[in-house]
Amino acid sequence: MADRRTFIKKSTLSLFSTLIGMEMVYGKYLPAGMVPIALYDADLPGKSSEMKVLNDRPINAETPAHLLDPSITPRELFFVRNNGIPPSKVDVENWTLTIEGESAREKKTYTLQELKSRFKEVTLKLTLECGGNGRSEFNPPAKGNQWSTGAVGCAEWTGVRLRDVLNDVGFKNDAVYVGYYGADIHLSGDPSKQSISRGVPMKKALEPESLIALQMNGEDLPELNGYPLRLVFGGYPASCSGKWLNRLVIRNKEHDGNKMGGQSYRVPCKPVAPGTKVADEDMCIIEDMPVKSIITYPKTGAMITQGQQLPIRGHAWTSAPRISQVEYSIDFGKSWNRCIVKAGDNRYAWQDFNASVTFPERGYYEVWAKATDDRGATQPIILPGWNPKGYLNNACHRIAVKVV
Ligand SMILES: Nc1nc2c(c(=O)[nH]1)N[C@H]1C(S)=C(S)[C@@H](COP(=O)(O)O)O[C@H]1N2
Ligand SMILES: [Mo]
Repeated sequence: MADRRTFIKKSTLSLFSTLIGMEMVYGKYLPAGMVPIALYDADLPGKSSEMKVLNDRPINAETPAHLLDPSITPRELFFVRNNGIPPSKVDVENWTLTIEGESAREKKTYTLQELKSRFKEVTLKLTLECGGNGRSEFNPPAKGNQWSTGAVGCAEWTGVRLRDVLNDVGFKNDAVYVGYYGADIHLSGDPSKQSISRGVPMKKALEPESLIALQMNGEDLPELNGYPLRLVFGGYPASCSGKWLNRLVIRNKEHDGNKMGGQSYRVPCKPVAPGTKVADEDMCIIEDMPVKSIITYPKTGAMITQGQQLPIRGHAWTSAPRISQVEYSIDFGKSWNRCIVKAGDNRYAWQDFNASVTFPERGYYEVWAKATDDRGATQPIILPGWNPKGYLNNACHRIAVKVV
């Protein structure tokens, strides 16, 4: 991608026109070094130009709500959250995954071919959501990517169970955590530093849905989503799902890689007032993600004529076994009606919901959706508890509808 940008910056006007597919009428006035904005859009390899790019170094891009409408998020629309620079050349033939650590019985290294041939292949539909999804709504604001609603997606991941591989290596009784390392490069360029190196407690690593994935929606992983190998943990913040995976460490203590400590991916252990400074030792690691939902049809701002029924659709997800109900409101939460909710394909797959909505008269409405899971947890209407880094915003999603 960097190559492409340098290439574009050095391009001539006629090349710009060729890339755009049209004559640049006032092209000769384009200031030197400036790239036509039309060429910026298509700049993420393997991704749709409709993705909303929040940052390009590192690349962070979210999916507009209405493009999350399919039950399975398409590869080119799956959000990207990078902390560093993806590896520029991936040699799949020689890619290996090494497993070691003080609680590993031995050190073992597997090629991709060995992973595929030695362990049972599984395909699961798993929802990944960045812990910071919804951050932009917190007040006082939290630093970091200002995600609105689109740092989430649900894909079909094919790979092998992490627990099968951990059992093959063998681990001691004192094993408590599995940490990951990936081949992406720290923003500083320093090869001794990791952009991020997180992980999960042993109990999560050993769940049957915890995967080392080689494929997304039946094809190789997209390069920005971890090609050729990544972890996938549904129900936990997506930061645990290491991309470009080449090493795992079985630890006898909580993993201490980059972004495990301090305030990263942590929330105050006890609720605090908005704006409170919280000491590191009073911050707790995020594990289970909260119940949440998104309305994917219609697109916010939809207009319908009075008397028409409006079909609405979306998805709901949770770290609990399942979603028990989804409701919608057209009167700012004064009353709620039930949606039809489909069963999930497996635990941690999002569940599709739909309803048919009627509006009493012309005017401006908002449709709100609220999911409840079978642990009894439900979504807050406005905002959940404020926290310094702006994580875990599972407030009800709202869309605007005009009845004319
Ligand atoms: N190696 C590596 N793994 C990583 C990251 C990263 O920057 N490098 N980002 C993490 C974070 S914070 C998130 S939210 C998810 C995003 O996964 P996606 O880009 O495939 O949507 O990957 C996680 N795994
Ligand atoms: Mo994240």
